Formats: sequence, structure tokens, C-alpha cells
Amino acid sequence: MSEQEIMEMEQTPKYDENQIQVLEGLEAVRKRPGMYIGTTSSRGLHHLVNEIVDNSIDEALAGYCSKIEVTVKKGDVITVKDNGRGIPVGIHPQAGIPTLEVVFTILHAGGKFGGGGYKVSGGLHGVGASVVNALSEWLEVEVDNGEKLYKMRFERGKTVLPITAVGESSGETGTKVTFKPDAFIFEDTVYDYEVLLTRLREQAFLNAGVNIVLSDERGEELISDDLKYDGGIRDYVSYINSKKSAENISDVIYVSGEKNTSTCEVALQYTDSYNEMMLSFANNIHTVDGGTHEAGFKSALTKVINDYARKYNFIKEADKGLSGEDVREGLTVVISVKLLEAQFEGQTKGKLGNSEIRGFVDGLVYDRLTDYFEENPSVAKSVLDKALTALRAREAARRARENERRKSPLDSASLPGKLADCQNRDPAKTEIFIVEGDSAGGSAKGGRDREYQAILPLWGKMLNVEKARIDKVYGNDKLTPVVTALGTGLGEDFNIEKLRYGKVIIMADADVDGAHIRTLLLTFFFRYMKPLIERGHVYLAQPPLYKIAKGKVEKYAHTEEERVRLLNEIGQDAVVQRYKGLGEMNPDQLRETTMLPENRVMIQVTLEDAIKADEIFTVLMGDKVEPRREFIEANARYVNNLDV
Ligand code: 1YM
Repeated sequence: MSEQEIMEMEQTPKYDENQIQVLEGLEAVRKRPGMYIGTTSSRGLHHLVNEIVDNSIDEALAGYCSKIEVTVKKGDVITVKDNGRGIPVGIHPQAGIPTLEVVFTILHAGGKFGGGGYKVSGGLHGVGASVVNALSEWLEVEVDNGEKLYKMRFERGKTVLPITAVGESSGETGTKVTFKPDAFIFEDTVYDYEVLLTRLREQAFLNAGVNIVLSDERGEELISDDLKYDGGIRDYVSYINSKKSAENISDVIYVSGEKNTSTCEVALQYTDSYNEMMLSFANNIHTVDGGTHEAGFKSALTKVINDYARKYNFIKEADKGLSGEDVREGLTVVISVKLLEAQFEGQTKGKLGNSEIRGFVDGLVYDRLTDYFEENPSVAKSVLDKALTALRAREAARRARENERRKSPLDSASLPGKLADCQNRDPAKTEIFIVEGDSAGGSAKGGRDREYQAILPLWGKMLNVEKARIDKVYGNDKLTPVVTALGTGLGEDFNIEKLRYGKVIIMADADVDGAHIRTLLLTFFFRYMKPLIERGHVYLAQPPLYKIAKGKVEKYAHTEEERVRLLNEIGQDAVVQRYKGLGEMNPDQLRETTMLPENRVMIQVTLEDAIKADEIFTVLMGDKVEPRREFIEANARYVNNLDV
């Protein structure tokens, strides 16, 4: 709570007036939930769990809590239980009501009173338990303070059971919160186990030694995951790399330090893959857009490796040196900083802004990594060999690019021959269908609206960019038409401003081969044109699987269930045709079912979770068979939808 909020409370000491303020406060949350939790979609629903768990994590950081249990019960009721000190039950000096009640009924009261602690400010974070209470059909909290067991109950934020001692202490202190999200508020009230697990695993990695247990009691069988990582972010890096189909070329290197009131931990490991994976956190919050801690790390790493390369004659004094991208090829790194008054910037509050952190991380990483490389010359040599190969590949790619330009100086912007372009030039209105196969391409050309729909047919074996360095990607005869048609360039040169079509729609068969080409294209977009996905330009067309006809009536089904439903609707004596491929549809059918905006079903490809996406591409596209099989078994849903 801010000083100002405390002062305001001191001016309103009377319990009644306080009550009115409280109700108005929580009513405001119910009126505009988006302002407090960002969204009332599934993401907001899951955010409620984070808010409660974060209080337990804070208690663990303070050194009083070692175990947190999260349970999804029948009816999607959530219980979070910890073995901390228990939320204080005594009368709060400023509010004049029990502190427990303050925590659950007064907005922004989740923070530690009087400042201190690594609490986050602003954004969607730290709004706390009162927001969860306001957005729950009901919420119960139990506190065991070592003497007695206390209980409170709320319904839609209103106290229905004031604080009551209901029994003696069990002997173990702690807090237990049980809530049912309000179906009037949330579009969807079903919890996704994987979403909860991913976030809780992340928190278990970031808080070494804390035991987090997630259980799901909704199904026939109990599902449970017991998470505890004594190695903290070191284990996080090992975990990420164990999923990759790449070999490690160094151990996990760990650096930590503190300065003034901030702490920094970095764990990194090199693999022989061509991609970098950088995850950064500030006060346990994932900084999706990086910020000063990432900038400090990057600058230190580039300096350390270039200094080492010059000192030991891997490169000449006069050479330009290795770029940041060169030295990060194949690197997996997790950065975690903790600081007072973290500033989260940018539209989604995903970027750390505190400027003092840059120099702190830079200095720390520079000193420690310099020592590490001096002490481990064989690791240093492997890392340098890799970075130098990356440098050469990048130079080769640049030369290839310049050659391309020189070859056709006048029409360097010429479009691929196979492209059937549209007439409209406004990317806000246009779309391009990237279609597998010449025959499907033909149907698509016949079925399109040439005013705003362009068609690019692809054929033959597509390059797997996961197994190729950038120099093989430039000038690749299967990828170049895509790049030229989109107009954006790729990699370092990628420029979203030059995108020629607002919607990039991948249209492939609903079979294994179609899934393969879809994945190859998505991998390419993910690795070389990431903003295209991040900004929601990429879609997957969903052609129907069946046509059901009876007399003049024709209906299309996208799934098995839809087929059954339609047959029940129009009669079992309908003629069912199964489409084996897009090529089997004539232009009119393809237009009607898959291309016409009024009728079509499309999946927008999103980047909800960078690790999940990275995992999908490294595992699916890599060449380790075992993780791929496990992955497909565990993620059949993702693999089918390719909704990364
Ligand atoms: C299942 C949710 O909320 N645990 C929890 C919360 C608190 C404490 C302990 C706590 C904090 C402090 C002192 C302190 C909170 N206390 C407050 C407040 N689990 C869960 N466990 N004693 C206990 O920060 O000084 C807010 S959260 F404000 F009351 F101190």
C-alpha cells in the first residue's frame, strides 16, 4: 500500500466509512476487470492463480515458506496452500480492521506495508488477493498462525463470514485460499493444467528449493506434478536444453552477485544448435521484451568473447570482431534480477526500465565470464569456433544477398513468377495464401477474389531452417519466393513496414504432409520473421474434411463431431465425401469453404509462450527421435493445431 493510501485511511478511521470504500473498490474491479487483470479471457482466469501464488512466493523469498500446494478441484475451484507464517490476523493499525480482511478487501493492499521487499509496481502485477476476491463467485481463506485456525468467507467480494477462530492450530502455520472464479466475469472458467504447470515450473526454477506441488482432481485419475529445483535457474537452463535436439558444448555456467539493494543471477550453456534462447526475469516476472538486464548481459558477453578472441589470436586486432548474434548462436541463458521499485515499460509492461541495472549486470557478467574462460580454455575454444563459424556464415549470407542484388540491378524487387498477385496495394486489406502443391494452387487461383487475395503455390521439398545456418537460408529456392512475395526481407534485414499483405495464410492439406509443410513454414517465420507471428499476421487455413450432400443441400464439416452433427441435422442418407486434399476441391468449393471471409475457419498463430514455441520447433524439427516421440505424445493437441 502506498504512503498516500495509508494516509487516506488514517483520515477515515471509522469502520463504516471504510466498509463503503471497500465495497466501492471491489465493485470497481467487477465493473472493469480488464483494468486489473488485463483480460477476462482464459489468460485472466489463470492470472488469478498467479496472484495468490505470488503471495506464497513472497513468503518463501522472505524465508518463511518452503512448500506451496496448488490444487484444481472439481468445478474448477482452486486451492492454494502454503506453510508460511500465515497472513496476520491482528487489527491493522491504520485500517482498524483485521489485517487479513485488509488483504482481501482493500485494493492494492497485497503489498508489504511501508515499502520494502521485492514487490513489483504498476502493470498487471501485484494487484493481489483483493482482486481475486472481487472476481470470485466465492472465496475462503484459512490462516493457521500457530495458535488458532482462523477463517473468513466472501461472496463476490462481500464478507459473508467475518474473521472467526474455528479451531486450534494444527501445529503447522500457513495460509490456505480456496476460490471459484465468477462465471459472470470470465468468458471461460475451465483451467488448463498445462498452462498452470508451465508457470508454476517457471516459479519453481526461479525460487531454488521451494517445493511447489500442482494437482488436478477433476478427472477420474489424480494428476500431480511435484516441482523442486535446488539448482534454481541452473536447472532451468539444463531443462530447456534437455528438450532440444542439440548437443551441449559447455557446462551450465552460473554467475551471481549483488550490488546495493539489487541481486542478479545468470545461468548459461552453449549447445551446437543455431538458435539462441534468452529468458529474462525481474522480480520473478518474465520480461518478454527484455530491458536493461538483457542489454547489460548482451554487451558483457560480446565484450568478453571478443577480448578473449583478440588476446589468444582467434581474430586479428584489426578485425571488426564478432557480433552479438555470432556469440549468442546456440546459447541458452536465463537471467533473473531482483530489485526494489522495478519499472516495467512498454505497451505490455514486458520490458525492464531501471537504468542502473544495465551497468550492474554488464560489470558482473564481464568479470565472472572473463575468469571462467581463462580457467576453462577448452570450453572457450569450442565457443569461439562456433562463433567464428557463425560469423563466416553471416558474411557468406551477406555476400549472397549482395550478389542477388547485383544479378538483377533493375528489377531487384521483381516478384516470383508463380505468384498470382492481387490488385489492391493496401496491406490492411490484402491477404496472401501460401498453398501447397501446384494443383491446389490452381484451384486457389480460380477461387480467389483477385481484388485482395494473392496466391503463392509452393512445391517440392521445403528447407528445414532448424538444421541450416543463415547462409543456407538466403537464396534458398523454396524460401526466396516467400520472402520476395511478402516483401519484408528476413533475419537482421526484416522490416515489417514492407509487408505487402496483412494476412499471411498457410493453406495446406489436413494430413501428415500438410502438417509437415505447415510446421516447416512456421519454423521459418518463427526463426527469421518473428514479428510476423508476434503481430498476428500469420494464419492457418482450415479446409473442411467432409462434404455432406443431400439433394441440393451441401454442407461442410471440419471435424468428425461436426460430420456427425450435420448428418443428424440433414438426415443419414446424405452423401458424404471425404476430402483427401485441397487439390480435390474445385475452385468454387475452395472459395466457399476455405477462402471466403464469411465462411472460412482460420487459426491465428500466436506466440503465447516462447519456450513452448521453441520447444515445438526444436523438438519437432530436430533429429533426436526420443524427445520427439515423447513430445508428440504429451502435446498431441499442440501438434494437431500447431497453435504455438
Ligand atoms: C495462499 C496464499 O497469502 N501467504 C502469506 C501471505 C502473507 C504472509 C504470509 C505474511 C506476510 C508478512 C508477515 C509481511 C501476507 N501478509 C500480508 C500482510 N498465501 C499467502 N503468507 N506475515 C505474514 O509481509 O510482513 C500480505 S500477504 F500485508 F498482511 F502483511
